[in-house]
Amino acid sequence: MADQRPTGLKASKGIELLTWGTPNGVKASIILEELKEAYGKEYTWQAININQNIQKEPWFTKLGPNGRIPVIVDHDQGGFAVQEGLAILTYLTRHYDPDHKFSFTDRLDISRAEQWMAWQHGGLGPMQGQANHFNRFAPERIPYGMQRYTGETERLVGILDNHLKTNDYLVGNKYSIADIASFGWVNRLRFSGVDIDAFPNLKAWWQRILARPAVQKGLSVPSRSGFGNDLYLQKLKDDKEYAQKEHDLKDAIQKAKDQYGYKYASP
Ligand SMILES: N[C@@H](CCC(=O)N[C@@H](CS)C(=O)NCC(=O)O)C(=O)O
Repeated sequence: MADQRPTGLKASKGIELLTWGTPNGVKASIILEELKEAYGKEYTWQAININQNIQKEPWFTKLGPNGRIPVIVDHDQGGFAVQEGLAILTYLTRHYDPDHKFSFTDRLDISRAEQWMAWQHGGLGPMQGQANHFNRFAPERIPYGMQRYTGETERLVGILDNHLKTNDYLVGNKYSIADIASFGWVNRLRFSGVDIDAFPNLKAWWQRILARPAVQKGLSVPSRSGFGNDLYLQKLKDDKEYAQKEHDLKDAIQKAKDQYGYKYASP
């Protein structure tokens, strides 16, 4: 299924998800799997391979003008389309979480959840995304960019770790869309050059969420990425050549930090 190149919508009722297995993509597939498990709410999905730039095609940008995944279309609301993770998480719970299993009724908790989701959109996602870019995808290795964005990612996850010292979840001690928003990024920390073992409260939160059956299913839409913290570690064990490359990258990030006198500080 993931091999077929989508050229338009395929469903005519319910929610249709257009996505790829990335930290932002899994926000949508995880909440949809949670709603499916909690309420029997079915959905359909199509794989948008972002390496083939399907997300820039006119049929897609008519639905998600930013040309990025994930996007959902609610065929039961006249084909209403929603882009951006925060907007998708709040739209889906507002319409399809009547018992507030993953959302809140208390106005202050609603605000708390919005604050953590806004923090993810403005902070963790963009900074960790740039860390990946400068560490792995930039055509040349630029030490300043590597240490700047890896360091900023560490600063941000330090904030989560500190908040989770006294809370099992980000808001109201209850698993919610606030947690789902950041989970996909935390799930890739090792790949981004950040040692999750140095953040024990965050690591426990990550494991707690990872253990949920709906999260496991959501991570497999459209297919499970090998870059999650668990599979990444496994690959280091199984593939010596990959392990050596990753070791060299870690060294390069450390050298970049040393070159600019980086010291971990959070907040
Ligand atoms: N703020 C957006 C970010 C969406 C985003 O950056 N998606 C990435 C994948 S994680 C994407 O579609 N990249 C492909 C591209 O940039 O063309 C959200 O949270 O949904």
